[in-house]
Amino acid sequence: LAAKAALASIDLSAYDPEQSRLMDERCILVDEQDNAIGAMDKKTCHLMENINKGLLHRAFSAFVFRPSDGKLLLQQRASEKITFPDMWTNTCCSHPLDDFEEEKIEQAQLGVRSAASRKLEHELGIPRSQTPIDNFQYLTRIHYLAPSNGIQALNNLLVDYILFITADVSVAPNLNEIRDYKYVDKAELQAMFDSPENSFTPWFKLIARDFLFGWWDLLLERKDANGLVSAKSL
Ligand code: DMA
Repeated sequence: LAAKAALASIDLSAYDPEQSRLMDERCILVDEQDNAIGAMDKKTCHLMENINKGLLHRAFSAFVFRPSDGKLLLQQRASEKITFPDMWTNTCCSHPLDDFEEEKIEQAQLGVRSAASRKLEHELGIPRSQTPIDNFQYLTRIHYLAPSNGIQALNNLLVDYILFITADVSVAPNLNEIRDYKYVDKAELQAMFDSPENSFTPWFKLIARDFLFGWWDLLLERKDANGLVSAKSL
């Protein structure tokens, strides 16, 4: 009954139909230690009243680096996104789904790696063959609440797996997901942060503040004649 009341409390019919449909995807619910404890549709997972009850779900943040120059691929979220529209963020973020057996595998973070490869294709049109799941380097998991500026009631309480991959990719954006993308080096990213006309997702700001630049330096140090070596060497 509580779940039903929560669902009734927010109406997505005024939003983009494709994005509203994607709210039915089933996320993996986890406890504070990231043990899977069930599944729930994305909309219910993101409702504030459920978040207040401590309803966490599993997510990932993927960062794609270009081997030739070590630049990071950023995306700007589409205006159609129900949460965090129009904001710049890391290459791709989403959730491993309970709907797919392979995305539930916890061993060696196979589930989130597989979800990352799937969503890089869905959002940026990057063929899955260009992001083999073994090539993702898992760095850490972070736990946080990201209040949305889209629908106030839709927020994110997550255990977020941070994944790096060094890969030459071809991008063909899904315009329902992203409105723009660009490659940046560290100075270019800092200039974007310093410019008031850009807005950024809260998780990207947090990861950039606490982790990104240090890891990026490590990655840039590991080069050979072909450019950056695999992020797996971090
Ligand atoms: C959610 O990303 C994941 C994190 C780490 C905040 P998202 O809103 O882009 O996912 P989706 O579009 O799949 O709902």
